Amino acid sequence: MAAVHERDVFLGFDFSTQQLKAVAVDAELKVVLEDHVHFDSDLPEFRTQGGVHMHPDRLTVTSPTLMWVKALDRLLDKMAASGFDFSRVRALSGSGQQHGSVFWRTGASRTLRTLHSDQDQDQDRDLQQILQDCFSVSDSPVWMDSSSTAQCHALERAAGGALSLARITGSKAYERFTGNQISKMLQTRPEEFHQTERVSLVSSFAASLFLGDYAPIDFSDGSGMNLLDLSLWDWSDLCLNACAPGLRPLLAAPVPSSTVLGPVCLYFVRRFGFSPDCSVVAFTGDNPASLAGMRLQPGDIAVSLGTSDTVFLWLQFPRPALEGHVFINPVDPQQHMALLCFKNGSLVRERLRDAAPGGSWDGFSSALTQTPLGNDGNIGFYFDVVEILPAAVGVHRFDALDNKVSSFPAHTEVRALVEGQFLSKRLHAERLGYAIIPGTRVLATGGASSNAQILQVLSDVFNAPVFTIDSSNSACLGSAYRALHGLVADSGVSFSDVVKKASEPKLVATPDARAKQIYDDMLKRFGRLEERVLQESRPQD
Ligand code: XUL
Repeated sequence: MAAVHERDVFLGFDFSTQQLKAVAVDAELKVVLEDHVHFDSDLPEFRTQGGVHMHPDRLTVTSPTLMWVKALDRLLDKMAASGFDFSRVRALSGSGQQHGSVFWRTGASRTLRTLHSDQDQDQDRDLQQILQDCFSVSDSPVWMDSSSTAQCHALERAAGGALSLARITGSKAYERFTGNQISKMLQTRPEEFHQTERVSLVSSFAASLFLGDYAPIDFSDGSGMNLLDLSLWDWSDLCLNACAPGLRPLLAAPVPSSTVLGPVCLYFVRRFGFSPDCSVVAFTGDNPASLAGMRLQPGDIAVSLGTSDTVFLWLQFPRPALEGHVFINPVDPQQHMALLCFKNGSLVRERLRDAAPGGSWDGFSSALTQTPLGNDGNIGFYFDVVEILPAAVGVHRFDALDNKVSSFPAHTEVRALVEGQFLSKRLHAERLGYAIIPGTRVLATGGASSNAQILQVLSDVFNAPVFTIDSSNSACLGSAYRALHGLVADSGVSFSDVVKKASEPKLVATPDARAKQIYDDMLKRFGRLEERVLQESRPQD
């Protein structure tokens, strides 16, 4: 592979739920372009809300497949109009919302391959016109869909239980996971299903557009289907047969996420001025791409403190469990990553801020500084809405002797919330195989990551330094970095070497010397109390 030149540019796309974004970085990894197309407002003809159609059953959620195609037309036109020089793009990659599926109609591969034609006939036609008859299902199920419960039960039964399925595929059965969606398609719309020659994820579908051919699914996004055997890096026959017998040829073999799939097809060369040598690197899911964009390293944990809180883990020795998701790592297929989602994030922190002395973030922060590490043994669980991890609801407070109490003093309440939220993240991360190792960093992002006192508690609970990063564009940026890495991955260059030049995260907190002992002990109690809370939340017979 030839060296990277000064004028080279690397392009990353992200097909998220609400918009299509692009980021270009130069050889120094500086961002030279950001652009986007917003589905609801820029493509109103598709009548989406938040990029999706919610069906009357309120369980089925889809997006028009052609909307994504048209969004790509529109975005590339916008970039061209802004003077972006496509000829400098040495490689491109991208990401898509995870789990969503695209059903290509029999014969569509022939149409896709016309994008390689050197005849002029298609140059005046946009992608949407060329591909309009290519999909056997026009409304793609997306990750917000939760209509495949029956198929989930059937898959878990076939695998010998939820835990056995998790041990094969990294997750127990989830409605939004693609295998269950494919199974539902086969059962409820057999005619469309039988007209399908290929099933893509949103990521591999998008890569197919640039490639002018079906792009394979990558290991990392493929891990979000309940179909991939993570230990084999291949589809599990047991899961394939349980979801849809004969599915294997419709998926084709999955590939490492850094695979160069081929050059961009001639259509893009002629219409936008791409170089015919521009490489298309396998696309992946938005969460794996974010891990790349945040440049996680072995042992790191990224905590996104938003409306809901999300935790990304770099895992060396995964232990798939009944909670959370384990995926093959997008930057090193020998490694893994995990994803944990917690619904009760910022809204609860804001509710307690309003109740804190002074009703402000200052009051909230000073409550944290005025209370001791470990909160004198007081522990709280604050689930305003039914939590995912654990599946419990309500506010539960315990004193130092594990007695349930109905209230805490105002300052204690604030610390109980923040410590409890972080202890929970550590507990569930460790259950999936996460271990704090020398050099572990906690990378904090999202709204609450601007509060120094909250981050101090985070650092203490994890007994690791906390750094802040801006992750607002991490999936897109991660895709641009992965495009560059794809060019050198085969020669053994690691992803972390490739992204060395990107700006360093900022150190904002280091753990107190007493933290390890206090929180190692507290974590054990927290696990036991969480079990009690879970029991109490279970509906009584
Ligand atoms: C992850 C998930 C979402 C989507 C959002 O399992 O369903 O994060 O990837 O785009």
